[in-house]
Amino acid sequence: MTRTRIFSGVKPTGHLTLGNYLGALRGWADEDQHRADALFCVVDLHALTVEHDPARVRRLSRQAATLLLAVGLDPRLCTVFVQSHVDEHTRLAYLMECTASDGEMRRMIQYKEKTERERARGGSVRLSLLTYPALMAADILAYGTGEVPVGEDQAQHVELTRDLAVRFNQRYGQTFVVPKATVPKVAARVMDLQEPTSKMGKSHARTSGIVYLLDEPEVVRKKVMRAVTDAGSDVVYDRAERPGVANLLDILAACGAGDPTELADEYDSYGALKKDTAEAVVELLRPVRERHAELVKDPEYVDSVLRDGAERARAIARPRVDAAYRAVGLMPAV
Ligand code: AQP
Repeated sequence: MTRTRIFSGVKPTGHLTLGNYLGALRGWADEDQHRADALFCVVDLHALTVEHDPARVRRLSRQAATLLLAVGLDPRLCTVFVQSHVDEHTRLAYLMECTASDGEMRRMIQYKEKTERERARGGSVRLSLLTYPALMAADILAYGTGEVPVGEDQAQHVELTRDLAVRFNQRYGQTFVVPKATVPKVAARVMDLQEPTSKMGKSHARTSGIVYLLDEPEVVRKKVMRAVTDAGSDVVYDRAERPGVANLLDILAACGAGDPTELADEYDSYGALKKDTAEAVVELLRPVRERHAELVKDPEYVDSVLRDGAERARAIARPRVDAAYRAVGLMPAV
């Protein structure tokens, strides 16, 4: 029996956060790489969709790749690589742009949100911000992916990928597996500690509400202890009415301490909840920071993992992308 193929990625637009870890990376390392034929990728081309500093993207790409290994991805079990090292992604992205419609791209929530953010900063909106879901569809479909483990914010893009796969198959013949998103049960959407109605996002300008994976324990404690809570003082789990407290309960639950609603009954003050959440996060991130510190001392090892990973990824993607080129009517090179 063939194993399920899994693909997912992380964008080097900032330092990776607790949201990235709980919503995606932890599941990749603890479960996905063990149960499936999995590929995990630093999707660096996606980092070029907004204004960027080349040196920073290069630095963050290396850091993200190192963190993928630090959270426990094991190159003997899965494939870890950098998107721009495998040309098949951009080759297929163009066919996806020729399959998608302008209207469906403009409906993407991230496009709308990030367009507003770019305009508010006085910057111009890059065309690639509109078309990047086509590249993301290519990332996924090139590998015959069955499952895409992501946080809740990416579920809409995976839905679009499904639509494009179905449309392509109907028009040109069976070429792609139709993938589905898998979202973690707890902490699928970790919220910003200072703005608990917004997602904790790594590229947000205000950093006090964001826990980064490489934050020192004292910094983590400070950020969690200063988290915005809600009016009132009793601890109840209500995401709509008490988003700040619900976010802390979600984080504590995701750190392994149970169910957020049941946890709420154990606390009668915000202070105690914050203290326990801070300690739980510090302990959760401790091994990741320690392993990262070891790995940065061995850049050749990280390079060799990425080199092997890209080679493996290329070998998987190329035949399917070639088949897609033939299916749409492009003349094969002789
Ligand atoms: N706050 C979050 N809660 C749960 N999951 C999250 N993810 C991101 N933020 C949260 C998941 O992490 C994976 C990698 O995310 P990404 O690098 O593709 O970027 P993103 O989804 O756009 O998240 P960011 O961190 O907010 O980046 P920016 O600010 O650059 O847009 C994905 O599976 C994502 O769902």
